[in-house]
Amino acid sequence: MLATRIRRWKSVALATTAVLVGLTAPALTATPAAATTTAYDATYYKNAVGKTGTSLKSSLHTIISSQTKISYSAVWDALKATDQDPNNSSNVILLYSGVSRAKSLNGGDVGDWNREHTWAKSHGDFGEVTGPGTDLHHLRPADVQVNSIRGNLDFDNGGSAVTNGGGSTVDSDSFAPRAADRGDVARMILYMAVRYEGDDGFANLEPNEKVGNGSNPYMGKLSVLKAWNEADPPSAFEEKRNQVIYDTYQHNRNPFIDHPEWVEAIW
Ligand SMILES: [Ca+2]
Ligand SMILES: [Ca+2]
Ligand SMILES: [Ca+2]
Repeated sequence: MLATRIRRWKSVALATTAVLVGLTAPALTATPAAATTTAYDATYYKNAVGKTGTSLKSSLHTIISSQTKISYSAVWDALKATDQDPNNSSNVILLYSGVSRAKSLNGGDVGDWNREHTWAKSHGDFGEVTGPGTDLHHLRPADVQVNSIRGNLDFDNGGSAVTNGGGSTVDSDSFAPRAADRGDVARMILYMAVRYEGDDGFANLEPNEKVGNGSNPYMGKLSVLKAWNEADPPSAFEEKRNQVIYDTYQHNRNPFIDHPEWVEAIW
């Protein structure tokens, strides 16, 4: 109830600000993600459309929890499909660096790509058993060395350039992907927060405002993730991988790729 009141107040305040700003500066550079409509609104999302806050989060949790789960060994081949380079069907595009690399170079050696848990598996300690540790909506191919540098760090702006990281940056307590992957990361993290609510034998995963979350089931920083969601809207690549996961593997969707404005509607 309190959250609802705050949100309403904030909406009014934002609307007022927009009007005042509009008088002097008609060209706004940053606007919140616009409400979107998708082919799934009348079917898949019908019990969620029109809701906000905890009511929206709860409805989405129910919707996306109906899914097929795959084993960790099956993740290799799945990623070769979900993250295929649109310009080279023999390659995958690596998260964080943006590098296109041969699908056949999956493994653990320098120069290989491996299975990055965007929601670090130590945050909530879900490991690699079937469940959050094998959920394709947050698993991405990544360069072995870049993945190692990311480790289990929380996400935040700042730091120095990651070697061969494509513009990603890192410091002692946080990691930032290259700009083109920031929205993807935000939407993956927030998917995990909605999908895993502690009712299926795994920890209740939630975003917070901290870095250095360690093994706690939290991932920061929420305010930065929200800004990244706005700055890097869903791309055709991201939408296609959501569709492949839905059609072929898990039969559930990441709601924040379909409706990026639902990030602000919940948080
Ligand atoms: Ca930091
Ligand atoms: Ca992107
Ligand atoms: Ca949760």
